Amino acid sequence: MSTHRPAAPDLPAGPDRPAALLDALVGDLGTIRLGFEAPGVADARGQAVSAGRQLEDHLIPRLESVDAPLLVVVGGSTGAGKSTILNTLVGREATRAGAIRPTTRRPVLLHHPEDAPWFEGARILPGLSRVHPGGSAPEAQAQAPGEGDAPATELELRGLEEVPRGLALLDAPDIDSVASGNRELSRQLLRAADLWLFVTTANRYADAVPWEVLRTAVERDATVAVVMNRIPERPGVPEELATDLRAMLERHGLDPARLFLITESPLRDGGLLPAGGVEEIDGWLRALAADQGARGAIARRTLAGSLEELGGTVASLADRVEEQNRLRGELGDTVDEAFADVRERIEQAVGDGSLLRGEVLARWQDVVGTGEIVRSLETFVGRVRDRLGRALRGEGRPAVAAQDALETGLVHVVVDETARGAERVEQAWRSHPAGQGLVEGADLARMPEGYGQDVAQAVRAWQGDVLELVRSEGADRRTKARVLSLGVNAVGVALMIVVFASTAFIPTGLEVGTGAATAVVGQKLLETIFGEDAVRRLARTAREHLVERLHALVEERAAPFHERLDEVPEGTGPDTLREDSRALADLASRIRSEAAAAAGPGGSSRPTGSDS
Ligand SMILES: Nc1nc2c(ncn2[C@@H]2O[C@H](COP(=O)(O)OP(=O)(O)OP(=O)(O)O)[C@@H](O)[C@H]2O)c(=O)[nH]1
Ligand SMILES: [Mg+2]
Repeated sequence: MSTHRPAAPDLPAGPDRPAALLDALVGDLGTIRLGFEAPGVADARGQAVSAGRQLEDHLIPRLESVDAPLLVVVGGSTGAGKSTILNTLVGREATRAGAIRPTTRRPVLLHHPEDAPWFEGARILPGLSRVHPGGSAPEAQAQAPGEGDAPATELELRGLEEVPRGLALLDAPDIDSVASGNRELSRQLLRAADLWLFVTTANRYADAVPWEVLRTAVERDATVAVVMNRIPERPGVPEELATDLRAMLERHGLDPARLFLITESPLRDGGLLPAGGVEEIDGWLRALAADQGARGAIARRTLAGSLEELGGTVASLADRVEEQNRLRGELGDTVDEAFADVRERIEQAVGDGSLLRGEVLARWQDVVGTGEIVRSLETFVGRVRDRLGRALRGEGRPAVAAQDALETGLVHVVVDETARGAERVEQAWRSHPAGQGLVEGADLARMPEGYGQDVAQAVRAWQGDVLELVRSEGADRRTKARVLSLGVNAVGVALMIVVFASTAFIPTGLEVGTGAATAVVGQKLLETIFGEDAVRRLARTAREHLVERLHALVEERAAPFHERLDEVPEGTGPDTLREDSRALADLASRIRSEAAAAAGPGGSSRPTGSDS
């Protein structure tokens, strides 16, 4: 390696750098959060990561210094002879070639010694730590090349006088490797390339994988030169294969900058091909290295194409993010709907008289006296009042027992309905692709400890409200005397009974069953004390208080679901991404017109030479 070290290239700095937009995009992509599962979301996550990587590996550094050496990535099928071709180009074993697949795991970058400053730092491919021949960062030694599935994390740099200044050659791992890490890394490296030198063989060129990878070059309009290696040395065969390969390239929309054919021949010492085999490639690369305009044109074309493609990716990510918001809304709606239903059921149970049964009825009848069904309610009410007067003097125990019975019944309804509501939400989430992951191991429908007691407390608090209502309604002297003669507790229970019967009886007053009769008794009783209008108003107020207190408790059971949703972060919004996408398209077209201007009138962005 040369000892001559030029100063590191000057890079523009600060927020006005042309790449500031791309820096921001790296941030936006990095904070895309696709937390809800849906078909294709896993792919989208991968796209966001590789887009961010492509920006840092290639697009930002290229935009910042369009004249930096051209990065030629040698990629292609496993064992196609990529390393062998590179070694032959530089005339020595600069990168390991071998019979064992895969041979190249750690990428090797060959550059002219004077171009070293462009590659030594983290300007391009910042995720790969730099090592020099023989060296290896300590943390990477555990993962010896040739072992395991994880991609290499290092880039080996070699400064060689044989590499022309102005371009660097990167030996990449195999795109169709048995090692998944290799497959990933080779694609990452090709995404970072200004120019692809794509190597396949006479045997392998029709395989699916190379074409799948080449398609990505077409999508970003990257300049590709194709090498077909190991062509049988028989008359007519190279021409025949070349024709077939050209037709395939054309079918795939790929117009290669060059097509190089290398015939099979015995290797020289050191595993090199006969020098003549790579002469054409060598000549082409040297001409390119010497032609700054042509290099700039290739760099700009790949840059513009990649930015355009990236704009499309970012737009589709915006759609994805929007879909995420929709999924979040859907899951939230499921919760809201289920618990609205819970509230409705509770309200219904509170008002339809269904609580006025069994124990409640028995205790209420203790208050008003069982006895004969009354023909004259007036008489009956009169008798009840007498009785209540006595009951009050007996400390109103039947009234308290009736309140307790109501409390028990109501608590039961609330606990039951909320439990069922929570289970319905859990079920619905479990059968929703995006909800599944949220309920996994979370037990969101679990009844919180002490929930029943909380409900009981709320009901008691409401009973306190009702007694307070009765007290304040009976504030004037005449009413006060009546309330006191009956007992606040007894009058309060009567009002509660009216509340629980309200929708069933008050509007029509016609449904008369056992429960109804007793409720009517309560109502008549209250009417004789407060008057009809006041009773209606009191019942409505009491009912509102109850519903309000119960709703708060129902909401409590919905909270774990909403909290679980809130735990899924939102990340970058779709609008930001759409703006980014537009900015990328603008930038791409600016670079394209720059490239056209640089190429001059009638100029093409094509490198020198032709492939005929
Ligand atoms: N005889 C002969 N052998 C070749 C030729 N090209 C490659 N080979 C051999 O094929 C094997 C694979 O070559 P490599 O250069 O390691 O291939 P590669 O594409 O770099 O392989 P990976 O890095 O594993 O993807 C080696 O043993 C080479 O010596 C050729 O033209 N003739
Ligand atoms: Mg190799």
